[in-house]
Amino acid sequence: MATALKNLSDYNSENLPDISGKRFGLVVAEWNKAITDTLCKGAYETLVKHGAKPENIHRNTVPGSFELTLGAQFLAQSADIDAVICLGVVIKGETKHDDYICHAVANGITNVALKYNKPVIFGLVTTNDEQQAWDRAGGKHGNKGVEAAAAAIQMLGFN
Ligand code: DLZ
Repeated sequence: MATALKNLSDYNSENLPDISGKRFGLVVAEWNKAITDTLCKGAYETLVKHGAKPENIHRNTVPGSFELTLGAQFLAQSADIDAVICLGVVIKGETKHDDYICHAVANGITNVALKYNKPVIFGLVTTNDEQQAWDRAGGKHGNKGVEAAAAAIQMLGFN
């Protein structure tokens, strides 16, 4: 398994672009809120650590991960936002709801990124249980919010 070997918070911090003037939109799902808040904290701190101004980081919440796509679109369509980071936690249940949500979000935010030509980052933690989610939100596998913010920064430096 990939994450058994990888701390999600590890990223190459060399040659990152100057993001001091960039504006970020965080879209955070409220399902599993304690965990998504931790992802959001990781993303926020990573952006600030690399030079983003706190006043240029806008946090918006959506009810659940399924709504991340539309939340991302609302932000991406604004000329005031340079990159969008979607954060959610989908935990497997007795039914296939998790499959439907995860596929919809993956396809949805890909489409938003392509439509608006902006980084729209997939910061969705998809796990079998809550412990695995915590392991990826400040636990033994790092914090996927950090990884998502690093991906946004790297994409802003794409050339
Ligand atoms: C309905 C639902 C379920 C069962 N599980 C999750 C979950 O694990 N994580 C999550 O972010 N959202 C979940 N939701 C809510 C859906 O994402 C969505 O908000 C509702 O279906 C309303 O469209």
